[in-house]
Amino acid sequence: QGANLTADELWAKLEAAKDSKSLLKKHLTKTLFDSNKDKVSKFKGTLADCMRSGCMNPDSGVGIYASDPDAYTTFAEVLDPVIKDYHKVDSLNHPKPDFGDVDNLGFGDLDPSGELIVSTRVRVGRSHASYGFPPVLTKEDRVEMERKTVAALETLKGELAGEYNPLTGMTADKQKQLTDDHFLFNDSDRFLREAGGYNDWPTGRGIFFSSNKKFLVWVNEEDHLRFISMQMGGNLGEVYTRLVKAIKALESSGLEFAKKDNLGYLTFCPSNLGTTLRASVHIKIPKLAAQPDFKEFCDKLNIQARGIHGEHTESVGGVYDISNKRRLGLTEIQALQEMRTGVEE
Ligand code: ADP
Ligand code: CIR
Repeated sequence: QGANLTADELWAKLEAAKDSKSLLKKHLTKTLFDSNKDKVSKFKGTLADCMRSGCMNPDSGVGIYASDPDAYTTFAEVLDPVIKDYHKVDSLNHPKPDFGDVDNLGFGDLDPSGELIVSTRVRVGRSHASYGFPPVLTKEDRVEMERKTVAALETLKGELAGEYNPLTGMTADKQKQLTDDHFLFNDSDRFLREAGGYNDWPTGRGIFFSSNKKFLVWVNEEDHLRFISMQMGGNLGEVYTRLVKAIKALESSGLEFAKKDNLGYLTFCPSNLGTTLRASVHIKIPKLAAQPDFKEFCDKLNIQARGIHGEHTESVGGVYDISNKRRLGLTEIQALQEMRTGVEE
């Protein structure tokens, strides 16, 4: 709907949205808007591309996406305050990657009783350095990126080796089953749609599974790549160790990922950049979640509660997705530890 609106028209919508609580609404002043609305990034991204979703969806939490990796430079004046606010940091000073000593993590299963935690998942996002993000991509770009990604995935060995399943041509039944099982993504998020995330759907999208289905890669969902390790139960140690192995293998597979000093790995949404790591459990907490101060409890521990079918969905039967909220300004192992501490609490 917002695809053809100009920056000024989008701004008018944001201005009219008096009740919006988004970080875009909070930080984009008229002065900043005016001095940035005519800039164009190296990938031909504009401020309108970045703010479209948040202006069309005033109930956004964040409300802004980066049109491409260079948007974090071109539109830094607009994006930096949002990034600091979301990740709760005073300055942008992201550390070098540090995955910790995976052979001596000092923890394994967060729920040996098996009664509370249904499943555990850790994901990171990666972007190809030489391509823009959804608002500026063409159908040809998506097809090319898919081809390069699949070639890299085919180099994986051992327990990580597997098979790529393109979305194009996948039966509706298979898609539904994979979605119900929490493996596959779909095109139902209105925030992502408005940002251009579903342009040319389903071209160029797909999912890679290792043979035991515990390591997955999403291709051209919100980010160019999402590496995911997941399994039933609460063994965070196993899930994380598998993911770290996969990241290291894919980093030496010939792909070049977008990074920026002080911001870490770059992603489409500023809430994901830095470590890009989201570690989550599906956990049964009907009584805790019914407490009036549940949101405050989560905020204090820097954890976030989502429904079990992903962001912007509801809980089912008192089962919540609990994950670390911050991904920037701390290392990968620290982000994981924030989630672990929160879940244990
Ligand atoms: P992300 O940005 O991490 O990919 P979403 O909230 O969109 O997050 O979730 C993506 C998918 O992953 C959803 O289908 C969700 O149900 C699934 N998921 C997330 N955490 C877990 C978990 N701990 N166990 C099983 N499935 C999970
Ligand atoms: C929002 O602002 O609420 C949406 N644009 C989503 C923000 C964070 N989540 C995400 O990127 N998946």
